[in-house]
Amino acid sequence: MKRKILKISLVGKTNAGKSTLLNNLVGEKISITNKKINTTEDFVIGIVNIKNTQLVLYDTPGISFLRDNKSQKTKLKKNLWEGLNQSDIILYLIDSKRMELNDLKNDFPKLYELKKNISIIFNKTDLIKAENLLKHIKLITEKYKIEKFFNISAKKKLGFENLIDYLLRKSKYGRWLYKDDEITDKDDIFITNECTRNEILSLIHKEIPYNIEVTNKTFKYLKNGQLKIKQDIIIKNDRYKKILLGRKGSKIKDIRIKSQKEISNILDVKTHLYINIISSDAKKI
Ligand SMILES: Nc1nc2c(ncn2[C@@H]2O[C@H](COP(=O)(O)OP(=O)(O)OP(=O)(O)O)[C@@H](O)[C@H]2O)c(=O)[nH]1
Ligand SMILES: [Mg+2]
Repeated sequence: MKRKILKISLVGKTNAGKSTLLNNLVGEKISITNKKINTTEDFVIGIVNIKNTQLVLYDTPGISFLRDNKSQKTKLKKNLWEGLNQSDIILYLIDSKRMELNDLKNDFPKLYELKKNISIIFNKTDLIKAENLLKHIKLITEKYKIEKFFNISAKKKLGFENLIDYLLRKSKYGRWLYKDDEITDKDDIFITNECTRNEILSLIHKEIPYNIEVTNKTFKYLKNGQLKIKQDIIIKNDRYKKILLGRKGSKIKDIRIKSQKEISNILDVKTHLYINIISSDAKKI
Protein backbone atom coordinates (compact mmCIF):
# COMPACT_ATOMS: atom_id res chain seq x y z
CA MET A 1 0.00 0.00 0.00
CA LYS A 2 1.36 3.45 -0.88
CA ARG A 3 2.33 5.47 2.17
CA LYS A 4 0.63 8.69 3.29
CA ILE A 5 1.62 11.42 5.70
CA LEU A 6 0.15 14.46 7.44
CA LYS A 7 1.91 17.05 9.58
CA ILE A 8 -0.36 18.63 12.16
CA SER A 9 0.26 21.54 14.53
CA LEU A 10 -1.57 21.59 17.85
CA VAL A 11 -1.93 25.21 18.88
CA GLY A 12 -4.00 27.14 21.38
CA LYS A 13 -3.79 29.04 24.60
CA THR A 14 -1.71 27.65 27.43
CA ASN A 15 -3.59 25.00 29.40
CA ALA A 16 -6.00 24.19 26.54
CA GLY A 17 -4.86 20.55 26.66
CA LYS A 18 -2.52 20.28 23.66
CA SER A 19 0.05 18.07 25.36
CA THR A 20 -2.67 15.89 26.89
CA LEU A 21 -4.10 15.35 23.40
CA LEU A 22 -0.67 14.58 21.97
CA ASN A 23 0.07 12.00 24.68
CA ASN A 24 -3.29 10.31 24.39
CA LEU A 25 -3.18 10.13 20.60
CA VAL A 26 0.32 8.66 20.72
CA GLY A 27 -0.59 6.44 23.68
CA GLU A 28 2.53 7.33 25.70
CA LYS A 29 3.50 10.24 27.89
CA ILE A 30 5.99 12.13 25.75
CA SER A 31 5.04 15.71 26.57
CA ILE A 32 4.52 16.84 30.13
CA THR A 33 1.12 18.18 31.16
CA ASN A 34 0.28 20.34 34.13
CA LYS A 35 -2.56 22.44 35.48
CA LYS A 36 -0.13 25.37 35.73
CA ILE A 37 0.31 27.68 32.75
CA ASN A 38 3.08 27.56 30.13
CA THR A 39 4.01 23.95 30.73
CA THR A 40 5.40 23.10 27.31
CA GLU A 41 8.57 25.04 26.56
CA ASP A 42 9.98 23.02 23.73
CA PHE A 43 8.51 21.83 20.54
CA VAL A 44 7.64 18.14 20.97
CA ILE A 45 6.80 15.85 18.10
CA GLY A 46 4.51 12.86 18.50
CA ILE A 47 4.08 10.19 15.83
CA VAL A 48 1.03 8.01 15.25
CA ASN A 49 1.08 5.41 12.50
CA ILE A 50 -2.27 4.06 11.35
CA LYS A 51 -2.05 1.47 8.59
CA ASN A 52 -0.33 3.21 5.67
CA THR A 53 -0.57 6.70 7.18
CA GLN A 54 1.86 8.54 9.44
CA LEU A 55 0.41 11.40 11.50
CA VAL A 56 3.15 13.74 12.74
CA LEU A 57 1.82 15.94 15.52
CA TYR A 58 3.65 19.06 16.68
CA ASP A 59 2.92 20.06 20.26
CA THR A 60 3.63 23.75 20.68
CA PRO A 61 4.04 26.11 23.63
CA GLY A 62 0.79 27.98 24.47
CA ILE A 63 0.04 30.45 21.73
CA SER A 64 -0.02 33.46 24.05
CA PHE A 65 3.68 33.63 23.31
CA LEU A 66 2.83 35.06 19.93
CA ARG A 67 1.85 38.22 21.73
CA ASP A 68 4.54 38.19 24.39
CA ASN A 69 7.43 40.45 23.60
CA LYS A 70 9.69 39.59 26.48
CA SER A 71 13.07 38.62 25.07
CA GLN A 72 13.40 35.47 27.18
CA LYS A 73 10.51 33.98 25.28
CA THR A 74 12.19 34.40 21.89
CA LYS A 75 13.25 30.76 21.72
CA LEU A 76 9.71 29.67 22.42
CA LYS A 77 8.28 31.90 19.73
CA LYS A 78 10.82 30.59 17.25
CA ASN A 79 9.87 27.01 18.14
CA LEU A 80 6.23 27.80 17.74
CA TRP A 81 6.64 29.35 14.29
CA GLU A 82 8.89 26.53 13.12
CA GLY A 83 6.21 24.02 14.02
CA LEU A 84 3.46 26.00 12.39
CA ASN A 85 5.39 26.55 9.18
CA GLN A 86 6.25 22.92 8.74
CA SER A 87 2.76 21.60 9.26
CA ASP A 88 0.08 20.87 6.65
CA ILE A 89 -2.86 21.75 8.87
CA ILE A 90 -3.51 23.52 12.14
CA LEU A 91 -5.68 22.26 14.98
CA TYR A 92 -6.60 25.10 17.32
CA LEU A 93 -7.54 23.82 20.77
CA ILE A 94 -9.92 25.67 23.06
CA ASP A 95 -10.63 24.91 26.70
CA SER A 96 -14.45 24.71 26.46
CA LYS A 97 -14.80 25.57 30.12
CA ARG A 98 -12.87 28.83 29.69
CA MET A 99 -14.04 29.99 26.30
CA GLU A 100 -12.81 33.46 25.43
CA LEU A 101 -13.62 34.47 21.89
CA ASN A 102 -11.30 37.44 22.29
CA ASP A 103 -8.38 35.02 22.13
CA LEU A 104 -9.40 34.13 18.59
CA LYS A 105 -9.44 37.79 17.65
CA ASN A 106 -5.80 38.01 18.69
CA ASP A 107 -4.55 34.69 17.38
CA PHE A 108 -6.38 34.12 14.11
CA PRO A 109 -5.09 37.03 12.01
CA LYS A 110 -1.58 35.81 12.80
CA LEU A 111 -2.44 32.19 12.07
CA TYR A 112 -4.07 33.08 8.73
CA GLU A 113 -0.72 34.48 7.60
CA LEU A 114 0.43 30.86 7.41
CA LYS A 115 -2.25 30.10 4.78
CA LYS A 116 -3.12 26.68 6.20
CA ASN A 117 -6.43 25.05 6.92
CA ILE A 118 -7.47 25.66 10.51
CA SER A 119 -9.88 23.49 12.44
CA ILE A 120 -11.10 24.15 15.97
CA ILE A 121 -11.12 21.52 18.69
CA PHE A 122 -13.31 22.20 21.68
CA ASN A 123 -11.50 20.30 24.40
CA LYS A 124 -12.48 19.38 27.96
CA THR A 125 -16.06 18.73 26.85
CA ASP A 126 -16.29 16.32 29.78
CA LEU A 127 -16.70 19.48 31.88
CA ILE A 128 -19.51 21.19 29.91
CA LYS A 129 -22.80 20.55 28.12
CA ALA A 130 -22.03 20.01 24.43
CA GLU A 131 -25.11 21.98 23.30
CA ASN A 132 -23.59 25.13 24.82
CA LEU A 133 -20.99 25.02 22.08
CA LEU A 134 -23.48 25.67 19.28
CA LYS A 135 -23.73 29.39 19.93
CA HIS A 136 -19.94 29.67 19.92
CA ILE A 137 -19.69 27.77 16.65
CA LYS A 138 -22.21 30.18 15.13
CA LEU A 139 -20.30 33.25 16.31
CA ILE A 140 -16.96 31.88 15.18
CA THR A 141 -18.14 30.87 11.71
CA GLU A 142 -19.60 34.35 11.16
CA LYS A 143 -16.11 35.80 11.54
CA TYR A 144 -13.56 33.16 10.61
CA LYS A 145 -12.98 30.53 7.99
CA ILE A 146 -12.79 27.28 9.93
CA GLU A 147 -12.53 23.97 8.14
CA LYS A 148 -14.08 21.78 10.85
CA PHE A 149 -15.14 21.79 14.49
CA PHE A 150 -14.52 18.88 16.84
CA ASN A 151 -15.68 18.21 20.41
CA ILE A 152 -13.30 16.10 22.42
CA SER A 153 -12.04 15.30 25.86
CA ALA A 154 -8.29 14.85 25.48
CA LYS A 155 -8.08 13.58 29.04
CA LYS A 156 -10.87 11.03 28.77
CA LYS A 157 -10.08 10.16 25.15
CA LEU A 158 -13.57 11.06 23.94
CA GLY A 159 -14.30 12.16 20.37
CA PHE A 160 -11.01 10.84 19.02
CA GLU A 161 -12.58 8.74 16.24
CA ASN A 162 -14.00 11.67 14.28
CA LEU A 163 -10.77 13.58 14.67
CA ILE A 164 -8.59 10.70 13.51
CA ASP A 165 -10.91 9.98 10.54
CA TYR A 166 -10.52 13.61 9.48
CA LEU A 167 -6.73 13.51 9.84
CA LEU A 168 -6.54 10.31 7.78
CA ARG A 169 -8.69 11.90 5.08
CA LYS A 170 -6.41 14.96 4.94
CA SER A 171 -3.18 12.96 4.63
CA LYS A 172 -1.32 12.99 1.34
CA TYR A 173 0.77 10.45 -0.49
CA GLY A 174 4.38 10.81 0.53
CA ARG A 175 7.32 9.26 2.34
CA TRP A 176 7.17 8.77 6.08
CA LEU A 177 9.45 11.06 8.07
CA TYR A 178 9.89 8.65 11.00
CA LYS A 179 10.47 4.92 11.35
CA ASP A 180 7.58 2.56 12.09
CA ASP A 181 8.42 2.20 15.79
CA GLU A 182 9.26 5.84 16.55
CA ILE A 183 6.74 7.72 18.68
CA THR A 184 8.61 10.99 19.28
CA ASP A 185 11.65 12.99 18.18
CA LYS A 186 12.68 13.31 21.82
CA ASP A 187 14.89 10.81 23.60
CA ASP A 188 14.54 9.34 27.10
CA ILE A 189 16.93 11.93 28.53
CA PHE A 190 14.69 14.78 27.37
CA ILE A 191 11.60 13.12 28.82
CA THR A 192 13.27 12.34 32.18
CA ASN A 193 14.52 15.95 32.46
CA GLU A 194 10.99 17.09 31.71
CA CYS A 195 9.57 14.88 34.49
CA THR A 196 11.68 16.77 37.02
CA ARG A 197 10.82 20.15 35.49
CA ASN A 198 7.15 19.20 35.74
CA GLU A 199 7.41 18.40 39.47
CA ILE A 200 9.12 21.76 40.03
CA LEU A 201 6.27 23.39 38.14
CA SER A 202 3.75 21.64 40.38
CA LEU A 203 5.49 22.10 43.72
CA ILE A 204 7.22 25.47 43.44
CA HIS A 205 5.30 28.66 42.86
CA LYS A 206 5.57 31.89 40.94
CA GLU A 207 8.39 32.58 38.54
CA ILE A 208 10.94 30.02 39.68
CA PRO A 209 9.86 27.06 37.49
CA TYR A 210 10.15 29.30 34.43
CA ASN A 211 13.69 30.34 35.32
CA ILE A 212 15.34 27.00 35.87
CA GLU A 213 16.78 24.42 33.55
CA VAL A 214 17.07 20.69 34.19
CA THR A 215 20.06 18.96 32.59
CA ASN A 216 21.21 15.37 32.64
CA LYS A 217 24.63 14.32 33.97
CA THR A 218 24.27 10.52 34.06
CA PHE A 219 21.84 8.15 32.37
CA LYS A 220 23.01 4.62 32.95
CA TYR A 221 21.42 1.18 33.04
CA LEU A 222 23.00 -0.83 35.86
CA LYS A 223 23.89 -4.52 35.71
CA ASN A 224 20.70 -5.39 37.60
CA GLY A 225 18.66 -3.69 34.85
CA GLN A 226 17.78 -0.68 36.98
CA LEU A 227 18.33 2.87 35.79
CA LYS A 228 20.58 5.45 37.44
CA ILE A 229 19.99 9.09 36.57
CA LYS A 230 21.80 12.18 37.81
CA GLN A 231 20.36 15.57 37.00
CA ASP A 232 21.35 19.17 37.68
CA ILE A 233 18.78 21.84 38.28
CA ILE A 234 20.43 25.01 37.06
CA ILE A 235 19.11 28.14 38.74
CA LYS A 236 19.60 31.67 37.55
CA ASN A 237 19.34 33.28 40.94
CA ASP A 238 20.99 32.10 44.15
CA ARG A 239 17.95 32.88 46.28
CA TYR A 240 15.99 30.18 44.43
CA LYS A 241 18.16 27.55 46.07
CA LYS A 242 16.63 27.96 49.51
CA ILE A 243 13.12 27.73 48.07
CA LEU A 244 13.93 24.65 46.01
CA LEU A 245 15.53 22.94 49.00
CA GLY A 246 12.66 23.73 51.35
CA ARG A 247 12.76 23.12 55.10
CA LYS A 248 15.57 20.69 55.83
CA GLY A 249 15.63 19.74 52.15
CA SER A 250 12.02 18.54 52.20
CA LYS A 251 10.98 20.25 48.93
CA ILE A 252 13.76 18.90 46.75
CA LYS A 253 13.20 15.48 48.32
CA ASP A 254 9.55 15.67 47.29
CA ILE A 255 10.51 16.74 43.76
CA ARG A 256 13.07 13.94 43.51
CA ILE A 257 10.74 11.20 44.76
CA LYS A 258 7.81 12.24 42.56
CA SER A 259 9.97 12.62 39.46
CA GLN A 260 11.67 9.27 40.16
CA LYS A 261 8.26 7.59 40.40
CA GLU A 262 7.03 9.18 37.16
CA ILE A 263 10.23 8.20 35.32
CA SER A 264 9.96 4.62 36.61
CA ASN A 265 6.37 4.52 35.30
CA ILE A 266 7.06 6.05 31.91
CA LEU A 267 10.19 4.03 31.14
CA ASP A 268 8.87 0.96 32.94
CA VAL A 269 12.11 0.44 34.86
CA LYS A 270 13.06 0.92 38.51
CA THR A 271 14.92 4.23 38.56
CA HIS A 272 17.30 5.83 41.05
CA LEU A 273 17.28 9.59 40.62
CA TYR A 274 19.84 11.97 42.11
CA ILE A 275 19.43 15.73 41.83
CA ASN A 276 21.89 18.59 42.36
CA ILE A 277 21.04 22.27 42.45
CA ILE A 278 23.59 24.44 40.69
CA SER A 279 23.65 28.18 40.35
CA SER A 280 24.37 29.39 36.82
CA ASP A 281 26.37 32.25 38.40
CA ALA A 282 28.60 29.69 40.10
CA LYS A 283 29.14 27.93 36.77
CA LYS A 284 30.59 31.08 35.24
CA ILE A 285 33.28 31.46 37.92
N1 LIG B 1 -11.18 17.78 32.53
C1 LIG B 1 -10.29 17.79 31.55
N2 LIG B 1 -9.04 18.28 31.79
C2 LIG B 1 -8.15 18.28 30.76
C3 LIG B 1 -8.49 17.82 29.45
N3 LIG B 1 -7.41 17.97 28.66
C4 LIG B 1 -6.43 18.50 29.43
N4 LIG B 1 -6.86 18.69 30.70
C5 LIG B 1 -6.08 19.24 31.85
O1 LIG B 1 -5.74 20.59 31.55
C6 LIG B 1 -4.45 20.91 32.09
C7 LIG B 1 -3.56 21.45 30.99
O2 LIG B 1 -3.28 20.44 30.05
P1 LIG B 1 -1.98 20.48 29.13
O3 LIG B 1 -2.10 19.33 28.19
O4 LIG B 1 -0.74 20.59 29.96
O5 LIG B 1 -2.21 21.87 28.35
P2 LIG B 1 -1.31 22.56 27.21
O6 LIG B 1 -2.28 23.12 26.21
O7 LIG B 1 -0.31 21.59 26.70
O8 LIG B 1 -0.61 23.74 28.01
P3 LIG B 1 0.80 24.52 27.69
O9 LIG B 1 1.85 23.49 27.52
O10 LIG B 1 1.01 25.36 28.91
O11 LIG B 1 0.56 25.36 26.46
C8 LIG B 1 -3.92 19.61 32.72
O12 LIG B 1 -4.17 19.67 34.11
C9 LIG B 1 -4.75 18.52 32.05
O13 LIG B 1 -4.92 17.37 32.85
C10 LIG B 1 -9.83 17.31 29.23
O14 LIG B 1 -10.22 16.88 28.15
N5 LIG B 1 -10.67 17.34 30.32
MG1 LIG C 1 1.75 21.67 26.70
